[in-house]
Amino acid sequence: MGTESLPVCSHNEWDTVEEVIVGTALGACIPEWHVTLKATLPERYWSFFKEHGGQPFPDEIVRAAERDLDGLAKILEAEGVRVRRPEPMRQARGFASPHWRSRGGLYAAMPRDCLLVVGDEILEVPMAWRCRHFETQAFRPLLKEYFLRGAKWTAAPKPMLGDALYDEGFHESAKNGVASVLTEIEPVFDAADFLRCGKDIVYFRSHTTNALGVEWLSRHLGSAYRFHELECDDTHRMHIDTTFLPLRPGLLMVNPERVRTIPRLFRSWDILEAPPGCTPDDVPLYFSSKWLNMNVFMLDEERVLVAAHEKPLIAALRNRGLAPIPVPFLSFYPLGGSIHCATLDVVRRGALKSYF
Ligand code: DAV
Repeated sequence: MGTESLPVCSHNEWDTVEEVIVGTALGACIPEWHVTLKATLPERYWSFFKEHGGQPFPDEIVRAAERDLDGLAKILEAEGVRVRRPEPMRQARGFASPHWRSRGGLYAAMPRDCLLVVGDEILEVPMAWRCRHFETQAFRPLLKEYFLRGAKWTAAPKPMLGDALYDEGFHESAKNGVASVLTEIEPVFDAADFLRCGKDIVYFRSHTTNALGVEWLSRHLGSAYRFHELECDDTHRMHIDTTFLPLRPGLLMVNPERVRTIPRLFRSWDILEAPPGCTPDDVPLYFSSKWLNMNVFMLDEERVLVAAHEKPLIAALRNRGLAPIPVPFLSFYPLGGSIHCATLDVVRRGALKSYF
C-alpha cells in the first residue's frame, strides 16, 4: 500500500495535517480521589475531587467545553482538515477489575492522552489512572474503521493497576532523580508523555509514565526509533506537551520555569521560551497550571492553532514567522488541556525522517 492511501500515518508534530480526531466533553465524570490525583493536581481542588468524585462534571462546564470543541472542529474543517469525533459515553458509572473498583471513568476529551500514533500504527496505551482504564472505548468505532481500512491497530499489555503500582510515599522517594507516584511493577504510560520528531521520540518519566512503560514502547517500536529522555523541574509532571513542544524542524518551544537545560539533540534549534499563560484567576483549572497556553497544535510548518486568549504567546509565535490561528478555547481549560491535548493527528502527509 502506498503511503497516500494509509488511513493512519503521522511521523511528527508539524507535517501538513489531513485528518484529526477532536475529543468530546460529553459524558465527562469527576474522577474519584486517588493518590495519582494527589501527585498531579492543584491542591486547591483536592476537596472538589474528594467530595464529588464519581459524579458527572457540572453540566455548564461540559456544555461550554463542548462548544469550544465544536468550534475547534469547524476551524479545522475550514483549514481543509478532516475531523473525526469519538462516540460520547456516560462516564459516571462504576466499573471494577478483579483487584479494584472505580466509581466512574473520566472523559473522551483528550485523544492525545490515550492513543498514540507512530507512523502507520495507532496504539491504545496502558494508562496509569484506574478511572481511565477503559478510556479508548469511546474511540473504538474510529479504531475499528481505521483497522478495516488497513491501519495497524495495537494495544499495549493491559495493566493490572493493583495497589503495588502506586507509592503513597512518593514525595520522599525520588527514584533516579524522578519522583513518581508509580512503581516499576508493570509498564504504564500515557501517550501525551511522548513527542514524535520523525525517527527521534522525546519523552519524560512522570506520574503517568514509568521507566518500564518507556522500555515497552521503545522495544515495541524497534530499532528504527531513538528515544530521548527530557529532564525538567516539575514535581507534578504529567504530559510533556505543556513543558516541551517542537513546533517545526529548527524551532522548539519550552517552558522556561521547567526546562533548565536544552537537551543536546536540540542545541542547534532556535528556542522559544513560552511567555506565561493568561488564564483569568476565576477559571477553575482543576487538572493543570496556566501553562496550558503552550499546548498548541501545528497544522503544518506555519499554521498553528492557539487558544485565542493567549495573546502574548500569539505575538511570540507570530514573531518567529508562524501564522497563529486563534481558537476560542478558554471554556475547555477546566477539563485539563488545550488544543494539543484535545486532538490526535491521525494523518499528516510526510515520510519518516531524521531531523537531527
Ligand atoms: O499544568 O502542565 C498539564 C496536563 C495536561 N493534560 C500542566 C499539566
